[in-house]
Amino acid sequence: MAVRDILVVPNPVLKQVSKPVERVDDSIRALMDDMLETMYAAPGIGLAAIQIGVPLRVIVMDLAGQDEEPQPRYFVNPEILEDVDELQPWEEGCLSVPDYYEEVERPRRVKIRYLDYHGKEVVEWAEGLYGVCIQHEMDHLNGVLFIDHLSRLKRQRAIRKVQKALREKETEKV
Ligand code: K2U
Ligand code: ZN
Repeated sequence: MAVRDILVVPNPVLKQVSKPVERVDDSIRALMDDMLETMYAAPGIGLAAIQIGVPLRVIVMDLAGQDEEPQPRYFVNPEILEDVDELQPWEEGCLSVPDYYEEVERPRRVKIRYLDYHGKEVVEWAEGLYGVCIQHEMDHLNGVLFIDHLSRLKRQRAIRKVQKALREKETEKV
């Protein structure tokens, strides 16, 4: 297992549409193991493969609280089968848009279908933090960031803030 670098805006790779996985084999499981280790190290509660530069439709997640046992979850080729009209606002962040948080509205519940760590098909409803996180991650698989749901002004402000923080980090190293 290895901790991989997480791409940040405005890296154009993050805008790519990721490709479906043909077979959940050992190489895909090794990728998910690396993604999970990278997510825990960030720290975060979700991660899409494109965030470490791999354009495959793979997501990992762990919504367990700090005082709970880890509950890793793996999603290969996830699809949204149904959603509801009711929208819910949620303050979101993103490991690819560090230290920027804004409210985003998404459907309150979504019915999803995916393949698990062993390639077994799962169909279930997701709501609450699970519903928000899976929609946020599935956006990544389509090259969409949560800031793309914001106004142009807020999106530009977010990108400028991340770039300024990266410049300051570079000057500190000198
Ligand atoms: O895609 C990512 O960068 C992972 C996000 C997942 C996430 C986004 C929005 C709402 C919930 C989860 C990161 O984990 S951002 C860090 C974070 C951690 C806890 C709660 C919210 C955001
Ligand atoms: Zn994100």
